[in-house]
Amino acid sequence: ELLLHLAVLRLNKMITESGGKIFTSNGKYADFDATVEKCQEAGGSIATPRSPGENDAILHFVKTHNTYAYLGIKQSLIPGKFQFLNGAQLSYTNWYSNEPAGKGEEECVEMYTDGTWNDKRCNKNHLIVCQF
Ligand SMILES: [Ca+2]
Repeated sequence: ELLLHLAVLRLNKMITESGGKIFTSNGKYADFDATVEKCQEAGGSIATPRSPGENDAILHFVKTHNTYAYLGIKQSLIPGKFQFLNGAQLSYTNWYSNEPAGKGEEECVEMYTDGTWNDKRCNKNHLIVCQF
């Protein structure tokens, strides 16, 4: 029954899959900290692309809602250098041209509707996309 449920979600593009991960959105909006919290509450974590395929899987929701989403990537202690939330080095990046350009002022990362990334302040209201 769970498999059937997943198949229906997949068919309706309520979930996308890549790299063994499932991505989904509840269609709600939140700032970065609240997005991290909501995804954890749901038993997952904030969407964190580690490959072009995973980036596309997240982009599906950004495009469908025609808005931006925060990613599970944050500035390190070095201004302008970004890393995964656990401190690990990024394995893949898809920065918009000339980004990141926040010079330390933009500690979070948002995905644009073309799938590219921009460093941004963490207090914007963006689409919640989680991974499981
Ligand atoms: Ca920026």
